[in-house]
Amino acid sequence: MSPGFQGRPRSAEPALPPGQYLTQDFPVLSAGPTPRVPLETWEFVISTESGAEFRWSWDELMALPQETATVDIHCVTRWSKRDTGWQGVSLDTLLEGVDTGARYAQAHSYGGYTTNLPLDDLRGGRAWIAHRYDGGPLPAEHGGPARLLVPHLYFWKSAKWVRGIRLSVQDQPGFWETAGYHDYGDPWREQRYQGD
Ligand SMILES: Nc1nc2c(c(=O)[nH]1)N[C@H]1C(S)=C(S)[C@@H](COP(=O)(O)O)O[C@H]1N2
Ligand SMILES: [Mo]
Repeated sequence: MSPGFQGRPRSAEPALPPGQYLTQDFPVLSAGPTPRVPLETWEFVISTESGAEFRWSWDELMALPQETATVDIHCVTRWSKRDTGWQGVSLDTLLEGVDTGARYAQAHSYGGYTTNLPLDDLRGGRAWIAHRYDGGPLPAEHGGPARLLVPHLYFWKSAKWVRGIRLSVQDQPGFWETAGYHDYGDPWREQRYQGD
């Protein structure tokens, strides 16, 4: 820091994205009823722009390398939660054998929810199919058996009860994006709504 710099006082607490406040509890935000998906029939599918499909059963997902992630999450309704602890499979692992030239991804969920993001944002150790939270199985109301976890974007991008990801050449807005929320949703640039 340069001498004479008049910044904010140094504090132990790192900054939050603009317009967010901290919460200690874990609010549940669901646009519809909580689907109950038995593990015996649960599956996760990545489909590509050429129609190829890559499927994992629950047991197959569990057999993949598992990662832990401790991350801050930011909901567009302005709550943020620090240091949430997850376990799951990195999208890097799932995308390894997937041959695609697509630039866009649309996550879709049991129950019908959808959300879109650039495929690049699922890469680079920044996105997981998470199935454990805080040391236990992911509770159904928070997206169990498994949810997408993309903490660097507003939390509506982290589709609960995720069932698959469609890769496509063209961007396809999802549930909230179609309703006026931002296409990308970077909390640090406060991209809440279209036009932000
Ligand atoms: N399938 C599905 N996923 C979803 C939602 C939803 O309504 N349905 N809500 C989103 C929103 S707006 C937020 S803030 C988070 C909330 O996750 P939580 O209920 O675990 O806090 O899930 C996101 N993923
Ligand atoms: Mo949200």
